[in-house]
Amino acid sequence: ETWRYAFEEALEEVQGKFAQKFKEEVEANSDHEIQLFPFGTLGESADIMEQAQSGILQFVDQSPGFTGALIPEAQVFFVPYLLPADQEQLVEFFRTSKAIKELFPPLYADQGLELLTMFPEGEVMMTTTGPVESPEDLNEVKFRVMTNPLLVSSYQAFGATPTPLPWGEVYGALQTGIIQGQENPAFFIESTKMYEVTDHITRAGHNNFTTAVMANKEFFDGLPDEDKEVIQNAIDASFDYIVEYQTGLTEESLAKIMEAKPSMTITELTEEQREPFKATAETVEEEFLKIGGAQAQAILDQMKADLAAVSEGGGE
Ligand code: 6CS
Repeated sequence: ETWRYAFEEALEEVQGKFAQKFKEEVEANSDHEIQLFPFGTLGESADIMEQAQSGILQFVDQSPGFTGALIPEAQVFFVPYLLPADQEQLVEFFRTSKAIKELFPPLYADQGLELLTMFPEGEVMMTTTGPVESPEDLNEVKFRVMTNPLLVSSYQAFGATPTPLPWGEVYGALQTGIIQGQENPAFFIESTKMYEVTDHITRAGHNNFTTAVMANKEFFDGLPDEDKEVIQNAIDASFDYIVEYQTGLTEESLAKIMEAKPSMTITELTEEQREPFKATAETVEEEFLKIGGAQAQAILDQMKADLAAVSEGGGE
């Protein structure tokens, strides 16, 4: 049987690397084949999600940045400074989180989806046409965010004018000046040439890009246990692989950007400069509790407990 798997990035970007590893594992351990559909082949993120829900696709990678309308609780990933900056703690959180392993799956199930895994894709950085060192610098800046109400709130709190757009429109919107900024991990800023249409990269350390891989639930539930196990093992192997793959990736990507465009500035905000951005977290958290769905409080509490557990374990 051939299973179709769509994702929001190109084949050689992080989601594509994960998908390629998943395909390799499934095909090595079963008679099934996986057909991969990179970004653009089946539409935008919202389109591939619909296709996965309706069963046209068996697998889909959609980031919580786009899942907010469907599963409001998934917006929790946009409370700024919630996830740890420390890579080991971050990975340990994704490996062990009860929120991810136990609380989120029923919410995805309600939408016809079997949540298979969530994984981090790297520190989120702002790229803008003007320099950013404080929230004042974001004043009047039309800043593209993924189509997620809490991300809108978060950039409002940062002082910007958030503009939610699907990914396919971002390069053109920067080029024509409709927007003056966007945020993404370094590898993506490099591979999609965001540096061509912006001049400044700012590292405020406010988030790490989270993504999620799901199966159509009816399809998954109908599989024999043997196939479910093949899938789970392939997911676990791909998780390990993608964590390893990302070692050093941020710095390599930033170096490539500087090589391609020496005039680009990369600014890592100091602790002091981060303070006003950090100060917004409380407001955004309150907003999450209002708009994050029936399970918002439970999800937030569990996330915090999970994060506390890994920060104690790893030591800060
Ligand atoms: O900003 C976005 O919309 C995209 N960013 C990444 C890193 N992956 C997919 C997503 O569409």
